[in-house]
Amino acid sequence: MTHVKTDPDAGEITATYDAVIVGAGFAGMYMLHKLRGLGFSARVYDAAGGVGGTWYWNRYPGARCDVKSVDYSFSFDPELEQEWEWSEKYATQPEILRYANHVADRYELWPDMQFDTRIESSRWDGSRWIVTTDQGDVISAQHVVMAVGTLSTPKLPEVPGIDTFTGAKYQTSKWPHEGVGFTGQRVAVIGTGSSAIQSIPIIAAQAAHTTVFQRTPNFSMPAGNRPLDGSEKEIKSRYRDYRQAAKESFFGVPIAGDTVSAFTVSEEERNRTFQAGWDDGNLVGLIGAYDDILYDKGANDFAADFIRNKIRETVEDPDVAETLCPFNHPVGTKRPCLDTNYYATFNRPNVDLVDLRKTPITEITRTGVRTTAGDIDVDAIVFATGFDAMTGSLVAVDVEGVGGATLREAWTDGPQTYLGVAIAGFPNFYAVTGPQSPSVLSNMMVSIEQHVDWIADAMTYLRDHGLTTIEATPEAQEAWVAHSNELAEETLYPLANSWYMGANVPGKPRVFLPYIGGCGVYRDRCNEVAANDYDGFKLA
Ligand code: N01
Repeated sequence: MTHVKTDPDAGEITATYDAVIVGAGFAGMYMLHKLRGLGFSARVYDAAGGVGGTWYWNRYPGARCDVKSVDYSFSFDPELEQEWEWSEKYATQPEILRYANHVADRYELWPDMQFDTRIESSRWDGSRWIVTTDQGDVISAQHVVMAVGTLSTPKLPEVPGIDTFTGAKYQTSKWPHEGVGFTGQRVAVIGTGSSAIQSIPIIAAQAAHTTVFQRTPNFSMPAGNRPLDGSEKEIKSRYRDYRQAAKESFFGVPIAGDTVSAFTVSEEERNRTFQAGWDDGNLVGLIGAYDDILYDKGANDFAADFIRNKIRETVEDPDVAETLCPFNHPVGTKRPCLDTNYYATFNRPNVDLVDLRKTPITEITRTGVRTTAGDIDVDAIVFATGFDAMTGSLVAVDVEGVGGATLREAWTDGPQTYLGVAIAGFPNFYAVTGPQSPSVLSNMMVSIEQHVDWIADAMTYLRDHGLTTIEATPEAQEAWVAHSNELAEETLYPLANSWYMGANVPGKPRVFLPYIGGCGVYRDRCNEVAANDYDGFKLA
């Protein structure tokens, strides 16, 4: 650590590292481990009180991953993957958080991580980044790695009066660490995305009465969660091949998607295939069943009808069932959900569904939720209203690149990246699973490891070649953004008002945020760029 005053604006430099890593989730932890192993100095900063990122904050009842535990885990160390035992097909939030802490313990990451510390700004001084924190740190770093997560800037609904409510207010994404008891209470849940769909059945089983406020019904499938048996543990005996298949796959999970059109088979066969996907309880069982489900509205309708019929079979009140049936977006174009008893929860006598398309919320009052149909008084409100996804946490930091240009301004019309990891005008600055990378369309662990490895390789390349900076060229960036947008335009994704499109945040430019080319193809492209001496980058 040095104490040299080099930046008159930020103050005295309190520490100097090769890399500042922002975020102590899985991306930040692996980045730290990787860089230390390569002989780089690095420090992780996180506003949270511990490791885990998403899994530190999202402690709502029912929170668990919806990618299988054996897939949703690190692959970089065969010993780690052999020694860790997952107890369920889809691990719960507490178990995933234990895993994150185990990783921090096992690789002795703690001394190089600083918690309860928010990164406020990062300014390029011409040769290094000057990074400041809300704890008074002023750090000089050659590289900044933004491992800030993709769904980490929570948002509340744009309705007046939230502060006036005198009952208890909770956000799924900032859930109290000590837990919440709803016994005997009247509870409102606003939102019907993944967080709500996981938590509603558990809240409803506990509360005296639960009212669900739904603006857009979602497609959800049963998770089929269960304790892990021998068949899942068997994967460990062939983990290397299994991991390789995941890396080469489209979604980062080694599930063989079909390569034929949904129109080439009979209705009976299609429904058998959909039923098998439904029974298997995985996110891509239906949308990956045929190669045109995400590309052709007619093919998509087959899958959508299949799910709508399941909802109608499950929900006893036909009006409630119809309200729960999504019609305004193709299946898969808003993030699909996996649930445990979600639709059946609406058969409970103590659960009501309010259709906000018919009777919108006008305000939150002192005593509850007011819609155009009247007041619903409650003791507690759960806001499951989502995030400023993919870009929110990147632009939350005041980032100033070459010539004082800010990231916020550079992205006024939507994010611009090269390969989703680098940004023209921001040298030595990396976004792990950033916009225009597969990111949220993939198993995040696979995408995190790939980005971390790629960034570490780039830093090593610079060091080995006596270079100090790597910066995406505007031309390469423009071409990548155009390519990413073109691929998205071929799909049905732009038809939905989803957070994938930035549509859930008023004023956010409407662009498709992740890269839809698939994990394997994307990995090959990144490797090719590196193999060609970082084609599309300016090295100095
Ligand atoms: O958030 P969301 P989430 N009035 O944005 C509604 C991941 N995740 O926290 O659709 C009324 O999906 C909004 O309505 P609409 C996963 O990638 C994974 O649930 O905008 N309602 C929507 O129903 C997921 O996609 C797991 O019309 C309002 C809901 O709030 C992502 O995180 C678990 C409203 C927000 O849903 C985000 O999920 C949980 C308003 N003013 C999350 N504003 C796993 O299982 C918003 N809504 C791994």
